Amino acid sequence: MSDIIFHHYKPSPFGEKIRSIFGFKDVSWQSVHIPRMMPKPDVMPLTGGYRKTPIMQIGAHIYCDTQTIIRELESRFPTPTLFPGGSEFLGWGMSFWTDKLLFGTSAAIVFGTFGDKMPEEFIKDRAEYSGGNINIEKMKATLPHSLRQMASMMDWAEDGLKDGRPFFLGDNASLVDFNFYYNMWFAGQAPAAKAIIETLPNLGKWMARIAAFGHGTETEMSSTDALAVAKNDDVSAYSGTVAEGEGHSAGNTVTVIPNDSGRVPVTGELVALGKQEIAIRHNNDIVGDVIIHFPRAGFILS
Ligand SMILES: N[C@@H](CCC(=O)N[C@@H](CS)C(=O)NCC(=O)O)C(=O)O
Repeated sequence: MSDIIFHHYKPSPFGEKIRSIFGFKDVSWQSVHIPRMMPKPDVMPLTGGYRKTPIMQIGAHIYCDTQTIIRELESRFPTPTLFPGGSEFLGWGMSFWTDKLLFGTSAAIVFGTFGDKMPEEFIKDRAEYSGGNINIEKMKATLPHSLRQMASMMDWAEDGLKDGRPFFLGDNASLVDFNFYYNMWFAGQAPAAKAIIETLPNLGKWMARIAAFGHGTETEMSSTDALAVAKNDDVSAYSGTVAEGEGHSAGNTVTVIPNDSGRVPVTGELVALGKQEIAIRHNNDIVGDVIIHFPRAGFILS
């Protein structure tokens, strides 16, 4: 049985980002389907309150945010690399465009197209989640503008593939491809966005190439089994390195919160702090101790 437990739901765009990376790296993983809105009673004991999708679990270690998940996957499955030719800066840096601005446009297209058919409680959940930024009437009214914005950005991609290269950086796929792909996968569910993709032959062929990586080997796991895995893994002695000079020490009680949406604070004891990672030990009656890993960029530690 694979150690990798992935908590997601099938329509999750950030879930698709990781699933396609599982395919690229040929990873075997346990698949736990979680609710797409709150409440998430079998997720909260693992994340201490962090509510975004997806999360990855390895024993009692919980990886929040695709940034942390990708870093862990790259370290465990270095071949094939997501960073060919030393493209780390480009891959990570670009993800702040694809995951925020571009994803905002993808979401505006999906909500503007399908908003009327979405259940009211889902809209309410996402309005709370986004701090009030989901307004279906507005997204419907601005749909032509959102599509125009997307078309322009898709054209950058079309242009970037015009010399016949299979992937954006050349012969090998990289994080740059997976960052852009899940947005096309998500926005492309709207017929008007799909119609734009169909006018862009290089982009269409590139999408098929990424889709052909598949999702690795997925085995279903129940959420209660995932909780049991965390409970049975003793991480009471786990300690990482806490960088000096920031006024934080190992063992301090700290709070971690995303700086954009889903702003639920998670509290625990600091166990690791570095340029790219915050890790805390969190304890609750259901699973005991868990070590929750967050990225540094995009998160506030206090
Ligand atoms: N920065 C996060 C963004 C994740 C994200 O926005 N996920 C969306 C769904 S794909 C979400 O959490 N929606 C609310 C929910 O699932 O409860 C990451 O990279 O993992």
